[in-house]
Amino acid sequence: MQRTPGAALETAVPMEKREAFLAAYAKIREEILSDLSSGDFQLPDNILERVKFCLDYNVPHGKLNRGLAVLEAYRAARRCETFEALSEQERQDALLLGWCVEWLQAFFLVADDVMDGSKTRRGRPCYYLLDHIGLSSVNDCLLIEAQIYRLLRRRFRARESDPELYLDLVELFLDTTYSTEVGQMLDLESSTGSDAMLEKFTEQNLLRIYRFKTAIYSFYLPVALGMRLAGIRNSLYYQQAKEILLEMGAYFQAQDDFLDCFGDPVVTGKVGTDIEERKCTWLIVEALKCCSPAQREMLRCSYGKQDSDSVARIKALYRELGLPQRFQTYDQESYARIQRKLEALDADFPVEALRFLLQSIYKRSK
Ligand code: DMA
Ligand code: MG
Ligand code: MG
Ligand code: MG
Repeated sequence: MQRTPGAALETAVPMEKREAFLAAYAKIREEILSDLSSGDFQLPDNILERVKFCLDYNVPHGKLNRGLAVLEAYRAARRCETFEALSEQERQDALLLGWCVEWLQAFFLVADDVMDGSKTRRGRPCYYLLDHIGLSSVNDCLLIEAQIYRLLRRRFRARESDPELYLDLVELFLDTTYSTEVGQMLDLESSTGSDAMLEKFTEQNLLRIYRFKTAIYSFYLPVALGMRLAGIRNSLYYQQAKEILLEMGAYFQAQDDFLDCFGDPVVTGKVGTDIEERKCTWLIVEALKCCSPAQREMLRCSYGKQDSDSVARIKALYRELGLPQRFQTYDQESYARIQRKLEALDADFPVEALRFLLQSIYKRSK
């Protein structure tokens, strides 16, 4: 299938679906605010306003693909033609879990922007750069994370129709968070070291970073949540899904790395910092595979430097090495390979959920 860049998202997610999902956000936010205004907390209005600001700034402005993937996975696992055909309770459960994934994403992104020294996110200044926020962003992102477990508890604890659901969901979130934090550690570790150390930028390291920092929370988690909510317990399905979803997640993060350097910040909503921050990325690993000794020396001297001349030299070398074209090939090959794997899945596997995710990332420009 041919697509124009940027068309991926719109094709995969009809606007009504996004809007229906967004409509559930305010209700979930109100649940958190009412929790903080009652019981032990009894917080005054000005503090509730602060919490509301933090959530509104960080949670609902992304592409929402992860949250929507939960709905899609649930619908597919329930073998329902449309999401609307599910009962009110079923839809509300799936919407809540979808938003919990977006809450998790907000938690990671607030922290990630601090660690990466980023300036913009989703077209606006990073949260930690706001005058009245600064270092309190550290606690704010922890609060966002903790709210996930308040929401899960209120909704799923001691559910008679599925008594083990609550613990399974909590463990999915906890395990995923741990893996992602390990991934962020690997990402940060690979970017430290003396100038001479280009040795860390190997394909093996890159794939390990991709798996842990991105693929598990962005791809495996939403599908696993949808499947578990639908009552699927057979671990074989989870293994099969995981194998493909981790591959999609790696493909997605390679795109993210490419867009960090060659994307349009107006479209991506963020200005890249990977070269300055010495990140282990698809581009640097690919460059090292095909550069001459002289070019390698240039990379060694200029990669990871903050000054704009060094960054410009690296970008020029990436172009000279034909990395944009190589990336296009990688994009097409990854899509085709994953597509083949989806086709090979058992007929009774909820494959639409995986297809939805693949369509939403192919040739993406944001
Ligand atoms: C994203 O890595 C990983 C997490 C856990 C947020 P990144 O720093 O490349 O993301 P971005 O390009 O969005 O800052
Ligand atoms: Mg980042
Ligand atoms: Mg990062
Ligand atoms: Mg990035």
